[in-house]
Amino acid sequence: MSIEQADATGKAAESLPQLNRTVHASAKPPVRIVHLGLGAFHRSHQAWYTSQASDAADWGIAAFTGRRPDAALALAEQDGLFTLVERADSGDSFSVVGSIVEAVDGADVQRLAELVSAPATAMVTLTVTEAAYRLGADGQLDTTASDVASDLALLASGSGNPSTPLGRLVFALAARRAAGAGPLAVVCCDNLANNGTVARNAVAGLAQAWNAELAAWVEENVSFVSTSVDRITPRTTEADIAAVEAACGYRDNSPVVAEPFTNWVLSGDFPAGRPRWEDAGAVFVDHIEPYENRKLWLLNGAHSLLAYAGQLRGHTTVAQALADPQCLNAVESFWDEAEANLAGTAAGGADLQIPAYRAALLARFSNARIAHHLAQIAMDGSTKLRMRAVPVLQAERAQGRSGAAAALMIAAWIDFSAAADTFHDPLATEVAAANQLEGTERVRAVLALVDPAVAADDAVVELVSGLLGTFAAGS
Ligand code: CS2
Repeated sequence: MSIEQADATGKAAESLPQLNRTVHASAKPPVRIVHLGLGAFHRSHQAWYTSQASDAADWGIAAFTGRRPDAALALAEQDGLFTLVERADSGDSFSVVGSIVEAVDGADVQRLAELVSAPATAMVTLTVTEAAYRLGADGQLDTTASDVASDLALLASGSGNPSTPLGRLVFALAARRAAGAGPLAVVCCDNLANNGTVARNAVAGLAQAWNAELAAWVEENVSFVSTSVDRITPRTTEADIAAVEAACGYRDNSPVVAEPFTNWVLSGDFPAGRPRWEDAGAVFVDHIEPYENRKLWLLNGAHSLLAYAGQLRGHTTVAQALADPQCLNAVESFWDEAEANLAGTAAGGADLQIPAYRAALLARFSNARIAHHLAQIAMDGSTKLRMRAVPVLQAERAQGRSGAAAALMIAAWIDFSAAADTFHDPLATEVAAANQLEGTERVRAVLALVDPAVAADDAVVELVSGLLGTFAAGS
């Protein structure tokens, strides 16, 4: 390995110790977890939990990137080691995480198949983004999406490597089946309601469309674990890299910065075993839905609302947007609507402690030392709003109330979709086309891309139309 260490003038700073396993006396655990979606969040969350388990020495992670190899290349140069910066209001603390033992370009599908088909591999964890599951507004796998269709064609012809994360996973599962390596768990760590079921639908949908015997094997041998994951992890900046060098005395090209708070709730079976993540505070439950909804509605819902309202009002980060009373009021109103419906889902006996959760969120969002950019959260809104706004809107309306605060999140997204310089969304083209229409027809067309049932409701179309333009800079 060679980490080029340079001071501010670009000169090699040889006195700095290198970030590698020899210097950090960290032995490599064997690969037993394969991860798809090597990014900052995986490293601050699942990799950290794995490194904290009392049996961490038995559990190494081989992590694959998504579209680009960069994160794997940077991490491979450091033997997979990286610094976790826990950034509190009161200051930073630094630790080196050693659970990732192999960092691989996601395009290396052969290596993925090799590792997934190894008998020692007990699970595949996923952070591939909400949009990557390619579920349509009806919740089913969209086999007409161009990348899904092209992966299916490649799989059928056996003539090339799949390019979507789920296509790659299905390819690798076929290799495990062929190797007779036995059952394993797929652990979805993306912010989706019922994320284990979503992952199951996506994997089973692809497998079924490719090879019915594989689909039957998946059904018998793959356990899909649902999880609710939480740790605010903004993108790493050059300033973060410099802060690690200044505080730790070594150059780390891939540190990750996160808030001190972290949470992981899991539900499901691990037929080939798992690390003792509970040693690091992970919680295993039978019924995950109340926890998922609490997190998706209160944390992620508020995030999306702030992302659109905040940017329309000229803010850049979560902390800035929350300091704006108009944005804060919108969040509080949305939380009131969400809370009224969370009580119902908690009937299973879970004490969700909503007031304390809300108070903690205000503190977490106000941590001004975490520069969590609204632009990062604003991405892929058509998929995110299905989980964050629509269920609350529908639950409110089912109770005979308007759901105006949830509708305001959707209205802010529609305003943002027309105003933003960069609008990153799997349906960006369709949204742009719908935005060419006028008045309520425009609102109906954009809404239909999020949820056809909501778009078919005239009263909701009216409600959302009347809320357009609520957030204007300086108003
Ligand atoms: C955010 C999440 O980007 C987003 O959509 O809402 O990444 C959020 O920061 C995490 O879920 C926090 O656990």
